[in-house]
Amino acid sequence: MTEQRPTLATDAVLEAATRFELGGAPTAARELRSGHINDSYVISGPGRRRGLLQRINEHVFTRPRRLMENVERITRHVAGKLGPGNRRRRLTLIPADSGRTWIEIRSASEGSGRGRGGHGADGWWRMYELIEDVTTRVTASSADQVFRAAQAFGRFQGMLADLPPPPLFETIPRFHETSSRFDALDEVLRGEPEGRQAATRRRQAEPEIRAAAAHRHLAGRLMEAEARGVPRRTVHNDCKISNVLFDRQSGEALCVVDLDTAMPGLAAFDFGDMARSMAHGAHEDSRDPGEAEVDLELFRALSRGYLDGARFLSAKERETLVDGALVLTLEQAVRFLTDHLRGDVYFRVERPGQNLDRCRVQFALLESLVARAGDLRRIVDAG
Ligand code: GN1
Ligand code: MG
Repeated sequence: MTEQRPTLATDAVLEAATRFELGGAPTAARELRSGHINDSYVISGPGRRRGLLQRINEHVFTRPRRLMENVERITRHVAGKLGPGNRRRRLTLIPADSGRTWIEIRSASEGSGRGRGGHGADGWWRMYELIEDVTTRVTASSADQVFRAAQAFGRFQGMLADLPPPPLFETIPRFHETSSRFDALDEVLRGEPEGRQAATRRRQAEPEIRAAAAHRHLAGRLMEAEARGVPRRTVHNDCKISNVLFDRQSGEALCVVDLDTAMPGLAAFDFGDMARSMAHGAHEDSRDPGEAEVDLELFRALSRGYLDGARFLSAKERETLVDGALVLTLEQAVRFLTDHLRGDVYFRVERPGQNLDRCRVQFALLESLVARAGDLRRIVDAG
């Protein structure tokens, strides 16, 4: 998994797209490159119907069948809550010719077919109805927008609060177990860098390696809260602002997307990811970490929006939210750092050094969150 994903040939994408019931042969495919993990394409069908076709990254999601069971359960449950209309407020899977909501393509010639190399259509695919007339954001542009996004994630958790058992499958085990993310970093650092490039990467990252060590004491905070009885519930687990669809006209936060890591977790995971992505104005990919500083007005909007959407939250859970902001930001910094040191094998990059830049943004934000932690706690307490 060291190679970067090549752009898949259009005919391979269309070959996969044809297998879904879009009402006739697909006519065009356009790649969306915003996600770090899966491959995503907008597929035009006959008439005005369009689908979002995705190839699941099997290096990251090693049990795609179980993942799709989760997605089916979530989309069905949310549809039950919202009713038959409201199709722009929820994700809808488009059935495939297999009678399922996914297909698996394995061509004989591409034996290993792990869904990342080659130009063939090998891999696991699924398609959602495309929600039209929406915009997405990679950075927060106003307090109002942050309020709406946070409220939407809070409501999402609320809709899943009575998901019938069993709990969702853990699509990535220990996903937000921050201490395991440190273990992974330790493992890379224990080895000698292999080759000149790896040595350069390590040298470039020395300040960030020190920053990780300096903040390590935070890593266990949420696990400690869990040990004290803070409950697990179904959470989204990737609550960044870019996973919210806003109505193009009204700006309303219509729908939260990216259900692949929705699974049992702490409310603080989601609140933390929101603080990480919405409580400041910096782009995750910014080359200027100085831009990443918590903005108390945005944080207040986030806290109010989330608490308004997540009315089921207990006092105990509420007490963990600010720790969530610190821990999730630290965790993401460590994940980007580890991937930089490993040679960018996990998060999609467009240029060398990008994961290190991303790590720097997270550490800069973390410093400011730590410095303002007292203010943040007062804001969450005020509701
Ligand atoms: C990844 O694929 P994408 O962009 O939705 C990652 C998240 C990170 C996020 C950082 C499965 O999400 O955990 O927080 O990048 N997803 C996975 O932007 O690792
Ligand atoms: Mg995601």
